[in-house]
Amino acid sequence: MVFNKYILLLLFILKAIIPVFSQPAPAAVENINYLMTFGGNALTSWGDDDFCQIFYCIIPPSQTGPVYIRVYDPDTGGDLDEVKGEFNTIVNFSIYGGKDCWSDTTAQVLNKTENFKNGYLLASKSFGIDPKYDKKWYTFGPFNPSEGKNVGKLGGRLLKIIAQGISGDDGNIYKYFLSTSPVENIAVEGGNWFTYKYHFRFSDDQKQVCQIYPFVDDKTISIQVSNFDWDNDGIIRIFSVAKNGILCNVSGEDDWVKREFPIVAEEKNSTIEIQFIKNQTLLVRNNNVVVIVRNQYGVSLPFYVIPIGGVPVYSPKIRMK
Ligand SMILES: [Ca+2]
Ligand SMILES: [Ca+2]
Ligand SMILES: [Ca+2]
Ligand SMILES: [Ca+2]
Repeated sequence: MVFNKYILLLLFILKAIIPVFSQPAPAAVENINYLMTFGGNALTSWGDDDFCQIFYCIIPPSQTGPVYIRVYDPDTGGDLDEVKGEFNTIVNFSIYGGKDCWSDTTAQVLNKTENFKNGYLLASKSFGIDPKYDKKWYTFGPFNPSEGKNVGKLGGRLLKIIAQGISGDDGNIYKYFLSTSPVENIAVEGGNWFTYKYHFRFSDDQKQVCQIYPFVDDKTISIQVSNFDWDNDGIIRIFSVAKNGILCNVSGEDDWVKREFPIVAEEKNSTIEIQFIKNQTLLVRNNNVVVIVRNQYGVSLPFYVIPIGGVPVYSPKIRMK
């Protein structure tokens, strides 16, 4: 099976190369097509537990010119989006900068208070049904990188974008791109995105496998992986330098399920891969899922769309220790 090995090696190299040239969220390496946010009056059984998604983009110091945050299919209507009855959903996108848009405690206060809107509001726009933006990009900006919060340890300045379902009961499907151009997607070299709570739409294609990448810091001794409304759509596995596809518990309808995993010394300051493998026998369509990874203090770990240090590679030597 030399051929298969060669293909795998090639895929691995491609995985390592692609992120450098692309700044969409979700990123190509994740193999997730879209993010999702439901209207404020939706049923959580459709897959969104809180009708709010918060992402941060990282603008590296090398980027001194303006940046744009572009949203694909920001409307809820027409193609891509998930209708219940008729489309009647309004989703607001708002962008924040300034010193308060992120803090070390951001992950802890998420969704518990209104603090998630901290920061200086730079732009905001609400979308309903709008053929003008159906399967098209809407551009926020320009933003001067100096408007972002400077966080050295995260490698640059941060801007925050919140997608919040205001009203209605349909699902808004969309994605982001951090661009240097207002009219096309031109990557900010070295840029990245992260979130503490990932709301996404899983592929309908049973051949697809997708993965997300929480970063484990040096204070973490265990992680708790929680998933919501997975609808028993196949299996979830955990990979790292020390974990070779350990099975995670999976959630059913409108349900949170969690499982704890110990973190060994070699996994500190490294990326973990959570892999989602679709149900091979039963086709689950329009599967919306929410995932959180917490450390032993209950603090949410960031998922970077471009994994820090690259995709983790399991090392049997570490496992054996
Ligand atoms: Ca509706
Ligand atoms: Ca649409
Ligand atoms: Ca949409
Ligand atoms: Ca679901």
